[in-house]
Amino acid sequence: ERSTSSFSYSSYHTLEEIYSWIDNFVMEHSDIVSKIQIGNSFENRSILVLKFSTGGSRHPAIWIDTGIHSREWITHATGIWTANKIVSDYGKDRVLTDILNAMDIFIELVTNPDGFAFTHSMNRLWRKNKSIRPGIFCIGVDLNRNWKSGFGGNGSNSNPCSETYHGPSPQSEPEVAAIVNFITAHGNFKALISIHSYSQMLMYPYGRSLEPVSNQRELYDLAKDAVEALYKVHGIEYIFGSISTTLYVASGITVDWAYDSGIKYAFSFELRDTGHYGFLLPATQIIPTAQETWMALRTIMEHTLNH
Ligand code: ING
Ligand code: ZN
Repeated sequence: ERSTSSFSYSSYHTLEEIYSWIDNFVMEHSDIVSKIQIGNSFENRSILVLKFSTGGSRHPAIWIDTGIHSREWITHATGIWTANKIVSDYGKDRVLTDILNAMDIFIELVTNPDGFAFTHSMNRLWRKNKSIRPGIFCIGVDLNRNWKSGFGGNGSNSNPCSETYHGPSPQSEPEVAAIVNFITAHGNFKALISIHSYSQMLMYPYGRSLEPVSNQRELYDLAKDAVEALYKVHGIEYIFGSISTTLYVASGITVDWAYDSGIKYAFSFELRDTGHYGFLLPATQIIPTAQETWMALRTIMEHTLNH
């Protein structure tokens, strides 16, 4: 395809289709969008980030990642719709315009490109990345257990054959190291939102323990506002709270690392549904899911702007 006008936001796409959409999208909106390659995957695919910026130097920034678990296809699709929503609404929606005039938004659409390619070619339900190591006969590390914060703790697994294998060491995986290096070098991220599916939840740290974070009350109130805004769109109910108390204890996760690195607005979504279709959410639900998620994201970004 040569332009985004023929791209279907209501379908699931391959990695090649998404990467070609990214190139067209950046070309068509070069005034506010650019593409940054932050690294290469284990199998040497490009790791790409979209940057939305109205200029200025070193604006405070918001990070959104989708697809760290490759089988969670609704998350990539929601991310793509969201990217398009940002360029469509800038200059029209007062809240988004204020956000983007003061802050930059970074979106990593395919956070696990090797796993994602594999979900199309071989195994639709592949979760981990595709790293291999000498003497280890199972493939892949769970990229949401490979972060430094609480690495190797409860709710992560040292068995390489486990779906929650944490890997040999913190940030051993290039897909995680690329984000850590990028966010650390930037130095001014205020919010990080890591998007998963499924379960209809909005959660904040910690995953690694039941210990409340220092601004737990603020995050609780903000999550409550965000899920209320989400509910108003299509009547879909989300539960919210800390990861460890809402879902289960999980260590070495993205948002715990973000929080411990000073990013005080760290959230993780579990998008639709609650298990009827699970990871195989029909494409007819992409746009409604993205629309409602947008209102929650916008609520979090607005709060970040004002604090
Ligand atoms: N579940 C997440 C998992 O990695 C999760 C739950 C999300 C844990 C965010 C910690 C942080 O186990 C899915 N569906 O991936
Ligand atoms: Zn996930």
